[in-house]
Formats: sequence, C-alpha cells, structure tokens
Amino acid sequence: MKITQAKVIVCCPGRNFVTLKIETDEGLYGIGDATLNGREKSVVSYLEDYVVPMLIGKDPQRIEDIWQYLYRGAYWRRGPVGMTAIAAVDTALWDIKAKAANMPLYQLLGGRSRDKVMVYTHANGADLESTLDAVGKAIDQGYKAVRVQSGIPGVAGTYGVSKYGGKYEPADSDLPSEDVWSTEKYLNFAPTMFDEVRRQYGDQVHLLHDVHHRLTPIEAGRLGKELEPYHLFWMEDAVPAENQEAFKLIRQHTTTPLAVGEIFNSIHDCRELIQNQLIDYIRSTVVHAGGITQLRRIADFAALYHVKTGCHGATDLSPVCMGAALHFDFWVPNFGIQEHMAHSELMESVFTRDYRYADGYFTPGEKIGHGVDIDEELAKKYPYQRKCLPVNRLEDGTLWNW
Ligand code: CS2
Ligand code: MG
Repeated sequence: MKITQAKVIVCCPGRNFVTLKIETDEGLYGIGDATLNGREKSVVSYLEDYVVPMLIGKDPQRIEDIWQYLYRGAYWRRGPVGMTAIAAVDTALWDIKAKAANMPLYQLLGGRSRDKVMVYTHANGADLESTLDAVGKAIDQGYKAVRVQSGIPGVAGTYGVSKYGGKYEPADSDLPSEDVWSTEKYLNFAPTMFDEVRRQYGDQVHLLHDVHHRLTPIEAGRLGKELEPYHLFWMEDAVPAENQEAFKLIRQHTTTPLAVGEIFNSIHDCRELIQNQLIDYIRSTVVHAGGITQLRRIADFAALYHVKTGCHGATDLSPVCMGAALHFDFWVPNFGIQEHMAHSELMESVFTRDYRYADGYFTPGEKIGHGVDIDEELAKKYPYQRKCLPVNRLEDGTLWNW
C-alpha cells in the first residue's frame, strides 16, 4: 500500500479546526486532527510545506517507522507545532491500519478493557449562583463527573467562564484579549465554591477543577489542602509544569489528586512527574502528544507509577481527536477519565462520528477505524478566521499565566 495524497483541511464551523486526510493507492484513507488552538496556521504550514511531501509514496502501514522518521528526522525535536503535525499523521495512519484490518481502532490496540468510558463535563458560571445551577444541570444530564469553574468575586472575567454568556470558547478574538487575575481573590473564593457545591449536591458526584497554571507551588499546596474536605477527583494544572520538580512541594502539603499535561507534547515533559509520582493523572491526548503511538508509550510508563490517564477533551480538539481518544480510552488499562467539553452542533456538523453518549459515559462505536470523518465540501463553507487565546495580567499589570 502507498500514500498517494495528503490534504490539510482548514475550517471554522464555530471555531477553527485543522484536519489531515491521508489517501492511499488502495482506496483507503485516514483522518487526523491537527488543531492547535490559536496557532492553527503554523501546523498547516508544517504539514503542507514539509511533512506532506515526505509522506507521498511511503507505506502507510509502517506507522512506527513514519513516526520515527518525522520525529528524529526533524532534528528540531518536540514542541507543540511539530508534535501536533506528527500526531495528525499518526492518527490518520492508525485509522487506515484499522480500516485495512476491518476493525474498530480499539480492537487493533488490544481490545476493550471496559464496557464504557467515564467522562466529565464542564459546569461554569459568572458567579457562584449560576455555577451551582450549571453543576445541577450537568448532574441532571447524567454526568457522574463535573468540572467546576466560576467567576471570582472582585475579578472581571476569568478562565473557564464565558464573557458574553453562552458556550465558553477561550480563543475569542483576532488578537489576544486581556484578562485580569488576582490569586488572592481566587484563593479566598475557591474553597467556598466547593463547600457550596458539596452542600448542595452531596458527595456522590466527582468534582474536578482546573487552576489553569496560575499558582506558585506553595499556593497550590495551600489550595489543595483547603480543598481536601471536598474530595476532588483532581486539581488540574495548579502550577506551570516546565519545572516538574516543583510539584514535590505541592505533594508535601496535600493529598488532593493532581492532574497535569494537556499542553505536553512529549513523554519527556512528564517523565519526572510520573516516575516521582508527583501527579495522579496525565492529561496528554492524541492531538498534541504525538498521536496514538506516543500516547500509548506515555500511558504504559504512567501505569508503572500508578498514574492514570485523563485525556484532554476541550472543544478546540476536534471530533477526530475525541473519536481517536475514545478508542484509546476503551483500550488503555490505566484509564482514569476523559474530558468531554461538548462541541456545538455547528462544530459537529462538518464531522460524522460513531461515538455515543449515555448517562455519563461514552462508547467509541464499532465502525472500522476511529469512526470519525470530515465532510470536505461542507467544511469549505466555513473559512478560517484567526482567533487567539487571551493573555492574562495581574491587577498591577504583570503579565501572568493564562
Ligand atoms: C482547558 C482547556 O479543558 C481544559 O482543561 O485547560 O479548555 C484549554 O483552556 C484549551 O484547550 C486551550 O485551548
Ligand atoms: Mg485544562
């Protein structure tokens, strides 16, 4: 079998998506997600100007060799742009191989390890009252796990909360909008929020929270300790994780489970965190961590240290990533949870997918491959529109972590 063509499809049905379609001389094709929120066109160029010409004529069944060719062959290894491009190729090749084997991708990975995949959804509101309502709605929809984010008293707008009402889409303007942040006001508010959620909804529902890289290690230790009475499923991205060792300080102060990794693109980004058991969940997923091929390596390494998977699943990861991730989730032995920030109907309209939601769980579907496809003609109706993620400043104007 030979690769005859690879197309990069860019569309914006409510938000930007980049999709790679690899075609072969035997009529089979595979689809991969190549979306990098706020830097989409960089990945388009990396694929179109460099990777696609290298793929033509190669045997698509040689998934590992092509992964090594694109990783080692780049010389300039790792990084979000290159690894997202490699991930898109890898996902498309796994899609082709599973189709050639006439089986769903999870079967090719080793068969299912569970009957269904537990997911968590997002509940957020501009204030505590609307956030509590959103949690109740998520529970009524059957979710067993809910991520709770709220506007903070005295802080105008914040991560995870729509500025204009309606669905939250962080990449909200042509050039970065500017958010304002106060760690003090946040730290004083967060325990109250979870106290209210537990008081209103009890202990059964799993509660998650995303700090979104905004604390120092000792602040994260304080928050984790203060949230212990509320038994969070995880506290995510408490601290920027370039310095993996810094998580030792958080661990010394709290038993609140820690999750990190949605912005990692290599196993090396999380090696110390995992082997020193500084985290409990690894958030890396198919589209940004080099595809199924590297994500499997990360998960298997994590399993040695009791770390479970918790794949990222925001709306800026396309239904192609969600589909591939659900097949991965169905197989992976040390599964933890899968994020499901629901795409809008418009976003989903250009993709066909086989995964299904029921009562807090997903199943990946039984179609051959990963079960997701893109309607190229319909995608043309929604041309790319540059949208950047916000930047974040402290109240004194200091540029901080968004
Ligand atoms: C967030 C993401 O879902 C999450 O855990 O961290 O929504 C993140 O903000 C976006 O993926 C950034 O593009
Ligand atoms: Mg996150």
